[in-house]
Formats: sequence, structure tokens, C-alpha cells
Amino acid sequence: MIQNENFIPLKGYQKFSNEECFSKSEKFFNTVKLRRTVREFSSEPVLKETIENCIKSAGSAPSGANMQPWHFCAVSDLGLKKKIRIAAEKEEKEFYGGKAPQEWLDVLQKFETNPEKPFLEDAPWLIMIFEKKYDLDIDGKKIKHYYTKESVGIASGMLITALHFSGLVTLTHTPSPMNFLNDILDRPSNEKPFLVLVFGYPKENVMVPNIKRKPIPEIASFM
Ligand code: IYR
Repeated sequence: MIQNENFIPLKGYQKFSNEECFSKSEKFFNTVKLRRTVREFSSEPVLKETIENCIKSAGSAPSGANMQPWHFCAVSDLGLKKKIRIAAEKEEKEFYGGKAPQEWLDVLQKFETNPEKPFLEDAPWLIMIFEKKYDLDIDGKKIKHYYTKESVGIASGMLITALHFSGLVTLTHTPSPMNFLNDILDRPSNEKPFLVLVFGYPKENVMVPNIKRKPIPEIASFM
């Protein structure tokens, strides 16, 4: 047994039988499979405390050398949301108007996406997720981070799952490039925008794309 101050006993672990594990996995899947990306939101507010819980869940993600290389910037302010929408739509107009290769636009066609992004103002909250390429110590010396993309990707997945579990719907939005978010949100240069997560309650009678999920033999192999 390891005995030094770097380690503590595993807390709160609950052992389940194989049957219980199966039943819990099924229950989780039956909740998670209902998650759908939604593009139209009601303006109904969401409690800040709910968002804090979801961000705490995301912040419990594993990360390279436990550097926790993320920052979550939650925005409900109407003025900021408007600024973000204007800047994102500027990039998206270029994307749809010639920057994106035709092949890419062709696969997006069935989702009917376009440069208009009203959800950036309609949804009660946006969380801008930043990837911290490095940290700075009190003397301004760089602290290297490892596997930042992987770590922030895992945390983002956990945030989406937490919001879904709380009864909210999300949209993962990635205007490209998104450097404008550093200016609008006054974030430092060691933080790189990773994802805009739009979320709230869905607009009434919202429609979603008619898509299928790949079955297990297509996405997994057991050896
Ligand atoms: N960022 C654009 C384009 C876009 C790209 C992918 I890949 C999508 O799955 C959906 C949209 C937009 O948000 O419209």
C-alpha cells in the first residue's frame, strides 16, 4: 500500500454486482440516448446554481497531470450575447459564403444550418469553453500543460451530459476561427477558445434532424 501524503484512500466508491452494473449501465444509456442537439431555444431562464453544478461536474473530468486546463465562461448578459452573435455570424458568413469546401457544405445541407445564429441571443446561457495551453505561476513562469485537447474534450462531454441529465438541451457551436471570444470576454492569451456550448430549455415543438446512431458492431470491436 502506498503511504505518503501524495495519496489518500479512495472515497465513496460503491461496489455493485455484475447484474447491478448492467442495470445501472442500461438506465444511464436510456437517459443519455435521449440527448439531441437542439438549435432553437426558449428564452426561459435557468438558475445560475444549476450551471455551477454542471460546471463542477465538468471540472471533475480527468486531465493530463491533473492540470485541469480549462476555463468555463458562462454568459447570460444580453449585451455580451449580442456581441458574440455579431462576431460569430461574421465568421459564419465567410464560412458559408466561400471559405468552406463544397464537400463540407454538402454534408451540412441536410442539417439546414446557415450563417444566421439567433440561438446565440435566444438561449438564456452560453458557456464558452477555453483550453488553457499553459498556466503562469506567480512569477509569470510558464507551467506546461499536457494533453490539453483531450482533457478539455472529455470535460466538455461531461458538461453536455450534466446539462442533459439536468433536463436542459444543448448545441455545440464552433464558429471558426473563434479568437474573437478572447477579446469580447477579456480572456488571457494562454486560453484558446475550444467550444461554444449553447443551452437552455428547447423552444416549444422544436424539430431535430432525423438521424440514426451507428450500432455497436459499427462503433466497437471486442477482442
Ligand atoms: N460552424 C458552422 C458550420 C457547422 C459545421 C459542422 I462539422 C456542423 O456539424 C454544423 C455546423 C455552423 O455552426 O453553422
